[in-house]
Amino acid sequence: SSAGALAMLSTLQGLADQTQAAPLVGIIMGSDSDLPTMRAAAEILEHFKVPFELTIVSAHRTPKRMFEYAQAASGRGLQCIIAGAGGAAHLPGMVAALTPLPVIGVPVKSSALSGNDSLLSIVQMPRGVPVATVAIGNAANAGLLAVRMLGMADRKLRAAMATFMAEEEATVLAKAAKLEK
Ligand code: RP5
Repeated sequence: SSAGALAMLSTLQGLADQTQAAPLVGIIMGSDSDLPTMRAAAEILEHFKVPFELTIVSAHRTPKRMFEYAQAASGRGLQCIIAGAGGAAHLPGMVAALTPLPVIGVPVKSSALSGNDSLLSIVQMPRGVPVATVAIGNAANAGLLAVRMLGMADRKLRAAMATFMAEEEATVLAKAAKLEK
């Protein structure tokens, strides 16, 4: 429900505010209906203690807001934008056209075409305006990619990513050991 989504939005904004530092990553999405998908990106940034902000910006329903958000992002200190949208998913590409920051696009799974429409709308950018596109619905990978980008200039964050990877590896190896005969 929309009320449920808005409650989730304020919970996630609470998470975003907890860090109190100026946000380095902006998570935006076309609709509150994208939240159940996009929250995974917020959870990853929370895990790595990367300060972020999260809001709704729609390329089609709030074009002026999209323009202002994208144009101000770099000056406000954001270093990367994660943008999720579904269907005719123009938000990531339009934002990438308006900011020099790296934009990571998350194709949200749509009901009519299972997110294939979102994927192609986001990934098929013209030369000159790149959007780093993750798999359909995989907002966690968008968060992880943002952490890796910030890790280029942050040794501690890079070490935290290496730890995360080692933990993932240990989890899989433990499952394998349980499964094997
Ligand atoms: C897109 O249209 C949004 O990103 C969302 O994925 C999709 C449907 O939006 P709602 O009609 O649920 O608001 O703009």
